[in-house]
Amino acid sequence: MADRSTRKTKITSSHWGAFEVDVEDDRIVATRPFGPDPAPSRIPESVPAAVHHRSRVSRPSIRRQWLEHRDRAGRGSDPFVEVPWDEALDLAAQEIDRVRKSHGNEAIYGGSYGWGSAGRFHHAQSQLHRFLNCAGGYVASFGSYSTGCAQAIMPHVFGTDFLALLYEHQDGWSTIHAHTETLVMFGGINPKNAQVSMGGITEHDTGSWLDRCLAKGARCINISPQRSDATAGCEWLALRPSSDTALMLALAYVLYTEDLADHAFLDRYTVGFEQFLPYLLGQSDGQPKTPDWAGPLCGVAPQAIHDLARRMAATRTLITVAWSLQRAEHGEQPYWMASVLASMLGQIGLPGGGVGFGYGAIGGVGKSLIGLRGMTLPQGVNPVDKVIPVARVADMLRNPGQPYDFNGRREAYPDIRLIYWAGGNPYHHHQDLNALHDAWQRPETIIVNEPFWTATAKRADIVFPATTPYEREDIGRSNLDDYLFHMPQLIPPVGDARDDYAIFAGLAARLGVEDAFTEGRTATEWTTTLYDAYRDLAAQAGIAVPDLETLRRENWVRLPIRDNAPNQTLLAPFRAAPDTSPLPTPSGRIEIFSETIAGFGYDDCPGHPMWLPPSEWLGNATNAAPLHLVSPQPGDKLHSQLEAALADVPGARPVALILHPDDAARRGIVQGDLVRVFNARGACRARATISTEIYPGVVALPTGAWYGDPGSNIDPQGNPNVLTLDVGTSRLGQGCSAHTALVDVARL
Ligand SMILES: Nc1nc2c(c(=O)[nH]1)N[C@H]1C(S)=C(S)[C@@H](COP(=O)(O)OP(=O)(O)OC[C@H]3O[C@@H](n4cnc5c(=O)[nH]c(N)nc54)[C@H](O)[C@@H]3O)O[C@H]1N2
Ligand SMILES: Nc1nc2c(c(=O)[nH]1)N[C@H]1C(S)=C(S)[C@@H](COP(=O)(O)OP(=O)(O)OC[C@H]3O[C@@H](n4cnc5c(=O)[nH]c(N)nc54)[C@H](O)[C@@H]3O)O[C@H]1N2
Ligand SMILES: [Mo]
Repeated sequence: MADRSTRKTKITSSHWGAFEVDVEDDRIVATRPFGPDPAPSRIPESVPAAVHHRSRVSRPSIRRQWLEHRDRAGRGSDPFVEVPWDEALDLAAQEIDRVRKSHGNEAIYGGSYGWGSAGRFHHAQSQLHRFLNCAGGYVASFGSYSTGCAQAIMPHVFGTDFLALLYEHQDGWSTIHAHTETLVMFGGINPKNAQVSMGGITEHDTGSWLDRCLAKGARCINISPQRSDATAGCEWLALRPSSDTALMLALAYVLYTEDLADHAFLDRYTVGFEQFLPYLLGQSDGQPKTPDWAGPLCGVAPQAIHDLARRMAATRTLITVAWSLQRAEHGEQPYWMASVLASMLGQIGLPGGGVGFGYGAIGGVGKSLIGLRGMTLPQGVNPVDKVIPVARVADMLRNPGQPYDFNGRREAYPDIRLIYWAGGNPYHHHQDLNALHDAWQRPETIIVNEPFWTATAKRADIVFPATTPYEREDIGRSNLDDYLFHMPQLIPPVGDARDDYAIFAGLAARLGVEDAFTEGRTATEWTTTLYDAYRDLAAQAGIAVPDLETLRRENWVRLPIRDNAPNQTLLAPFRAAPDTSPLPTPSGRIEIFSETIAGFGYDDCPGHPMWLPPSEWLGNATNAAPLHLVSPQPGDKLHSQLEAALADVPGARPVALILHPDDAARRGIVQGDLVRVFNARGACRARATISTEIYPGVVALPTGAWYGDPGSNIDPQGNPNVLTLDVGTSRLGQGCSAHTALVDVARL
């Protein structure tokens, strides 16, 4: 018999970078780094095992109790029945139709938050939103788990949309490298997280930029509960989680009382310092915000605060704030206070000075590129205007019709009867998962498109098997990257999986809106249409992009959009001409005091930044829950993706929990012990990793493990979200409070 084996190698792109893929006999067998990437991520190494994993959903599946009795009970524990595609699509379409006819489209939740992997066309969330818009609309969500709180507070402070500020206006790394003498990094800047960037990152360079800043003599100070939140050459100022605002206030106090504050800047470019000052000095509340006051709250020596404040005033200083700080109760405060502190230093608008956000969160932050947008699937118009803050999903399910506050508005939660999720894993990303599991029993029907039997898929009524990016053709491109990829279809769909597009086209046909959804195009025709429009847009900007046939052949190109003389500085135009280029705030200036926010009357987010401790932190730790849990991003993957493969590695699960030797010794825990991490909300297993590089009293458990089956009183793999607190950051931001959690740890 002839040898029919074929071997081919192609390059594809992903949220964690480009990589080479070897395919043999319709199987992905290996991956290798992409040549031009100076610091490739190792995340792709898990791709071959994950794509062909036994936990793939192979056929459309209906939960038996739902199929037979439309029964809600048993989500998560019931068996599934595999049915042919046509039958599953019929059932789902009939159910969507029933719900919209009997309860209106306001009863359908389609927020569907998540980082599903795709190129430009197959982006699952966009596909779902377009489909639901064609079918009469859905309740949507605002913001992200990443930056939801910042997206609400920062427009009040700088006027600008936070994401635009972040991605389009902040100082680039080249500016920082050229000008910054002191880099003060709240929450660090971690190349581990910068492995990832939404839509793709080809040249990973965050780590090398930090190293180059250090080599040039910049002092880089990592203010964080973990030393590993920044690279080796950085100094570490360890502090208790959620105490940053107190530290920033004490720095501000030193600047003011030692006459180091830039009053000319405050007068010309800000409003409200005079309302803030009585609070800083303690005239309004009897407590001056001195280093002696902040020191014990933060667990930092008061002298270190004095020294840092003087250093910041004497040098070109950039304050950077990790996104993690606003992923906690009162997360608005450190973001606002960092902006006030930078205003007092008077360096906002100077290159390499002022304030910046998330340089370690996303690899694309700080790259200096000429903006070139486009290639987004048009989502149409949503006839339903209900939008909830994304992290309030469980609250919404629990409290139909109940009022909630959000950024100055009071609204009522909709009464959700049907949830459709595609491209996200709420049983990875949401807080207090045991409570979500209960709230999740309320809707009548839950439909999920997923490649894998995740905890979310297992808790659905109808599961459609979705392809992964390796099973379909797409275009890889990110606004924050200067490469463009053809993402070839590398293998046929695994099992009976279909593209999200095909699934929604099938549902649209059954609901009578096929033409509106597909516009008569196949997936390939859509890709071509979006690509050609992008190419036209690029041509108008004077940038040559090859035609699709050429890109298919070449696999990738580097676009000539690198800014070769980068000098981008946040708020430089405002600094140069505050009267003719005012900020889009009510005052036209940086708002240290906000009349708008004060007018909301929120005690959890008053008119100027304040020290508002969260409901759980080391300052109010109890015997029952004496340790502060932080739950950072996993280094070996993106959230819960590729977990199928990683969980198979011997010894890899449960996930490693980092704890300090003192905390371990007190509990008789030694390196490698299996432990139980617990509080009143839940418990999970973890594997103890003992390290002096974490603040005593703090434990760190990365996110990403798949949440276990119901009925077990301990989550087996180590998902921190069984422990985290599900409250909004405040009535203003309503972001997620993932970093607010006290726990205890015991040997198992
Ligand atoms: N405790 C704690 N919790 C957190 C955080 C934290 O710091 N601490 N961080 C939060 C943050 S910032 C985020 S962004 C969230 C992330 O949470 P998510 O974005 O929900 O996590 P992912 O695991 O990326 O989920 C993506 C899902 O989409 C599926 N998928 C992949 N490709 C496709 C596709 O083509 N089609 C379909 N239909 N599905 C696909 C994957 O299998 C996966 O299940 O987690 C949040 N949760
Ligand atoms: N490899 C990998 N990279 C990723 C992701 C991934 O899943 N995997 N996810 C991506 C996504 S969606 C996002 S949103 C970003 C998130 O980016 P970030 O929000 O910057 O990252 P985190 O890992 O959540 O937190 C960073 C560190 O903040 C510290 N920290 C926690 N609480 C506090 C505090 O109160 N004060 C101070 N000073 N420090 C604190 C913790 O020690 C933690 O390690 O990462 C992205 N990058
Ligand atoms: Mo995120």
